[in-house]
Amino acid sequence: MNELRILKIGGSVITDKREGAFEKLNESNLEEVCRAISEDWSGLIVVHGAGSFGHPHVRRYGLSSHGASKVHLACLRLSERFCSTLTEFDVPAMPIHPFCFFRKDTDLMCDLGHIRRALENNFLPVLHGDVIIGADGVEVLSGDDIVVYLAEKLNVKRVGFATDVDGVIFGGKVIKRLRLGDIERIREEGGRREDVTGGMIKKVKRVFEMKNKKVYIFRGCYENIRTFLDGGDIGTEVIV
Ligand code: IP8
Repeated sequence: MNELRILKIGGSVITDKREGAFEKLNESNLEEVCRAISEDWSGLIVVHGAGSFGHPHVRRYGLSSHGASKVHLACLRLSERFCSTLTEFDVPAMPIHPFCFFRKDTDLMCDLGHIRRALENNFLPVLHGDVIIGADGVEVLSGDDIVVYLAEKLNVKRVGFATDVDGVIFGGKVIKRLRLGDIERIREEGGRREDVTGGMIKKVKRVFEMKNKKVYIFRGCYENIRTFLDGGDIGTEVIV
């Protein structure tokens, strides 16, 4: 197997997250993403966001057990669509639902053996933003947190975040290489709405929790995903 890589596909790439959208896929983007992945998925773990299959549900139903059940089921519907589309491109996608495999007392924990076995048996593990049971009840687990956790625990060296923007943008330009010291200067441009797990600044702060990896934030289109999977530089490289 190749060295492990993790690719996070933002919910804003594969779903319509505009105001008022509720469980709305972006089918053409979903196909484009799955086609790019299908061309090079060895040693890859994919994590996707919840998009309009998660965030509006948290706002509408909350995180009581009843609300969380609805949120989780919506995340499963997106996972099913994502994985089914991958299988249409002949990728043996294996959905792994964080609600069943992660928990949080103080720190996040997960049955890593399940992911390792999926990889060893030639599956593409696909995880997603979800709800999980924490020490004080149900909480939202962002796909970004899953990426950071898995990248550290599985010693992954190459991590990509495919988003709906070209990278981390400052002064109208994509920052090619971003260091921790730059973070205070960043003001995201383009009017992206904050969602229940935060926007770009929060994402970048999480990225800096990783160490000794090649980390890229880029627009989630076919060419960029192929470049990332090919080992090239794309979007913003975050120096961690
Ligand atoms: O879209 C959020 O995951 P994200 C998960 O990766 C829920 O931030 C349930 C909203």
